[in-house]
Amino acid sequence: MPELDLNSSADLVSALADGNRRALARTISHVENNTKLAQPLLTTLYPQAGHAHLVGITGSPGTGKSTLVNQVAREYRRRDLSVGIVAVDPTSPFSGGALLGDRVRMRDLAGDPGIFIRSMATRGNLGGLAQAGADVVMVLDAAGFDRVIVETVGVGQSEVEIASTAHTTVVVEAPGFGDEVQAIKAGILEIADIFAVNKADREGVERTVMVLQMMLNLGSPDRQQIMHHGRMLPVDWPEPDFDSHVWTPPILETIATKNQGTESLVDAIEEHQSYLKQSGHLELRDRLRAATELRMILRDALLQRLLRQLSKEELTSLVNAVAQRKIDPYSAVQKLLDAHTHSS
Ligand SMILES: Nc1nc2c(ncn2[C@@H]2O[C@H](COP(=O)(O)OP(=O)(O)OP(=O)(O)O)[C@@H](O)[C@H]2O)c(=O)[nH]1
Ligand SMILES: [Mg+2]
Repeated sequence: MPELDLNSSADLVSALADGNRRALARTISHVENNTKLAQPLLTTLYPQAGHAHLVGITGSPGTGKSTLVNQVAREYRRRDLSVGIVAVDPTSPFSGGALLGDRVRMRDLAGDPGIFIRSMATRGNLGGLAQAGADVVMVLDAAGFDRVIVETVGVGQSEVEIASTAHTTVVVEAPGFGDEVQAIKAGILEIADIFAVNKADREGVERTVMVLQMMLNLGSPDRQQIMHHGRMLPVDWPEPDFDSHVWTPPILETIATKNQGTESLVDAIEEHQSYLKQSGHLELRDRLRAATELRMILRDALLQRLLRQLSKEELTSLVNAVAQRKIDPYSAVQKLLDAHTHSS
């Protein structure tokens, strides 16, 4: 076999198709670090993706997400499905930190060729973590994993954005965290397809389940509607009949440390996948994902283009003017746009 050139896009792509782990790790690094190879790799791999079911697992810090992901991955392996895992940890300043913690928790998964785990913390450029996460998920999808699980801490908008790019989103709660309130604040309840109340061995599970049940009964608007009307591009497409297909998020109790409830959780994820396929929502979600992604990339590309046109002095003086309240930020932006873009 000719030697693998880890800095050749063609070599990486063909090795990836052969299930080469080093090639996969290196491809992800290129994408994550946005190297010169990132674009050609993404362009080649994109058409090969689209087969994996994407599962987002999100929730407040310490609710047991990583432990749960570990168990869910093992359950999938028992069902003969391969699993790619991306753990996004925006709170850690070093990817090494995230890697270490998750390595310890997911240690028993290492060495299984049907499992691939990647932790990522920050991307040192404008591209942002959400986009980097989506890119890494796409690479794992293209590499042929049956299921790709993304763990994010549900603390902010970008994490919610990452979670909302999944086909099935599992929101993890735990008793005694005051999580219910935090979840509402962060807007992660609306994106839940399944609730896992983890640490069900702890006191207060019933209460947490009850609070979630109550909130569901209050009837939060349909997730699709929120996504459609909230944050996406104004794109026209036929909508499935929302009324005839309603998915009510199940609330499942799990004890991740004892591998209790994992089977039911995986069953629920698979049921949700079937529901999405049968109702036409899968296609809709894929379109929503495309819209989100286009929007994220467009936003970053436009910002970068504009920043390239600006001189440092121009930007500095405008920043100072805003800080000194000589001009408001909206007018400042308008000024920049007027000077540097051609409106049609
Ligand atoms: N009692 C109990 N402890 C659990 C359970 N699941 C996880 N834990 C413990 O909770 C702690 C946090 O677990 P993690 O899996 O790291 O939680 P996480 O949500 O991934 O944490 P971050 O990624 O830091 O937000 C660990 O000490 C786990 O052993 C459970 O079902 N019951
Ligand atoms: Mg974790």
